[in-house]
Amino acid sequence: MHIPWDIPEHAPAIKKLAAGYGLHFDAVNSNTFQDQPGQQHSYKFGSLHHVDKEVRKQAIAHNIEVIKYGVELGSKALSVWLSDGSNFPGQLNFRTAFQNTLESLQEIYQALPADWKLWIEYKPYEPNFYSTTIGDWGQSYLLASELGDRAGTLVDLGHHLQGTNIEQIVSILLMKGRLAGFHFNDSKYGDDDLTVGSINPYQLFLIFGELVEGMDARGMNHARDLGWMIDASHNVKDPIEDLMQSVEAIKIAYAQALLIDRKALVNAQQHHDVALAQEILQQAYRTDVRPLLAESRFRSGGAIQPLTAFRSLQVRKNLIRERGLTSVATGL
Ligand SMILES: [Mn+2]
Repeated sequence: MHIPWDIPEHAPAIKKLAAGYGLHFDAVNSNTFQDQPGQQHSYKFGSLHHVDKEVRKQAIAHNIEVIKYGVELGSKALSVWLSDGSNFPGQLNFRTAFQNTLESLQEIYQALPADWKLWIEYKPYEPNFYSTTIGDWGQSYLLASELGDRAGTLVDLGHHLQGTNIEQIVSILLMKGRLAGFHFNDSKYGDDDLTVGSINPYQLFLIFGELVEGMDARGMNHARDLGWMIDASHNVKDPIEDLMQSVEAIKIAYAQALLIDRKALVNAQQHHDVALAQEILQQAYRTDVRPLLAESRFRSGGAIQPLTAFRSLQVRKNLIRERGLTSVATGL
């Protein structure tokens, strides 16, 4: 949830309703990249990195308020993405901006409940086009390391320059115990926020390859020990259908990553058998795991073809509404 976009007015009722569907709330997100109506100080020149202490104080107070909403909902993490940066050389002092950000994050970190985590997202450009104060994984990692054990780096797949080797970033962050989680999406040009797996499914598979290998090396639980989030945005698809496609793409990449013959890959790497290493990866990637996923859904009481099932349900609902029927025979 994004605060103040999604302020929960009746948090206990929302929490209870969600729990009835087997849902719970993961990370809450602060927003100091937009000025809100009636806000005393503007974030035009930044928030947590701002040269004016009063602006920083306002932004820190907002983050602490977001934690309060999160506690009511049962969240356990705060995600921070800052648009703080500069548009022109000379506009700011990089070191001062970084130090102000660190000090602000330290105050927020101190306000975290004991069982909470702080996730720091990075992005190289947009809305600023010369520098971003948390511009890459190195800067995020540095901040997380300075803050403490409960801080980590959040990787948004769209927040990289074209051609960046994201799977390598994932591997190193996991090795250092600082990978907090993911914002899944896909892109052709920049922060396109397209459906994950829609443009470059091979990259997604390679990322999951590193995730499985790195998490197993640290004895991590695949489901629980990282924050898995979908951060996509579009206006030409039904958002529920898009979510189903996203989940399917993630599951395919994960299942394929589990199929990688690790022993054979390590052996090929140690003997510099480059061709065989590629064959091993692509053998897993080119395996059609969709029937396996369908069977898995079927066995857990879900739909074999979720999109088709969802559309049938929509047609049925429309018929009920249009004809004033109380029920419509199945078979649509
Ligand atoms: Mn994101």
